[in-house]
Amino acid sequence: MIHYLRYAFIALCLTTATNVTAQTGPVFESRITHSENGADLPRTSGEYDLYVRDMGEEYLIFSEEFQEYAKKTVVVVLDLDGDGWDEAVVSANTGGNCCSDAFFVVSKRAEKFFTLQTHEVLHSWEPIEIVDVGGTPTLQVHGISDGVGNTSQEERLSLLQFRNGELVVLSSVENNALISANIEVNSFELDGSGKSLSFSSLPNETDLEADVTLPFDADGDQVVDKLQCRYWERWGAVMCDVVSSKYGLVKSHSGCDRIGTLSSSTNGMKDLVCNRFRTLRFNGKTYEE
Ligand SMILES: [Ca+2]
Ligand SMILES: [Ca+2]
Repeated sequence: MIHYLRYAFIALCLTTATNVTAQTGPVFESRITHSENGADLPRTSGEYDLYVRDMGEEYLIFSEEFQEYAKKTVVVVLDLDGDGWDEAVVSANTGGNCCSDAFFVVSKRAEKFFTLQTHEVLHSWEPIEIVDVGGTPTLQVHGISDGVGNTSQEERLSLLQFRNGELVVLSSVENNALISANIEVNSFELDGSGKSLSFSSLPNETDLEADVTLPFDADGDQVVDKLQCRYWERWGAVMCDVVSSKYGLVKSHSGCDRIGTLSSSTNGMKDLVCNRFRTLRFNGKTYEE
């Protein structure tokens, strides 16, 4: 599989409007539109909406689901199905940091006939990629479960092609790899424990009651220390601190679906693993990535 296109979201997000010109067929544009008195136009989100110009006319691309997303950004313009008309791959975001992007494919099927399609696997915190599968441009999406109250650790890689006007899933597979921990706490173990604390923002209190406490020697002095963890409902995550016999309370401000202890050490304290692969290290004061 050869990556021949990789699109940087950030550059597109920094522009006030995206206008990607197709070599053939329709021209897609994401922009903010208001009426002359500043009111929202019918069927728009009030922010970035998607328009297409084709054969001298301009159309708003609309569905009730699509309208829910505040910001639509054209990330790829490419003839996905080889019919001579370019499709647009559009990312859609509700705004804020609550949710990953959803991706839609907009396609001209006939004169004055455009479709807007998505799929349940077309959600990601990362940019969508176009890869070559058997000579056909193929959408590759790396989806990671997260969000309010979500304790799933599922990580999924999906391949989709656009054929005969419809999205077809070639494969959608889970990641079964993770860094092995010595001991670990998972957010799904604490969800619904009845002891959960709800935080709308990062908790600052140092004396919050721990939902779970596990013994281990964090600082290597042969005196037992504690990994103490609380459930963070906002993200369906756990937050853990280490109570060290040498350094006292060492806090970590990372919310993770899984936190474990590793055999490696930094600055005299055992490293922690967050989720599958992120390593949290002791900086002399707190744990940070
Ligand atoms: Ca096409
Ligand atoms: Ca110790």
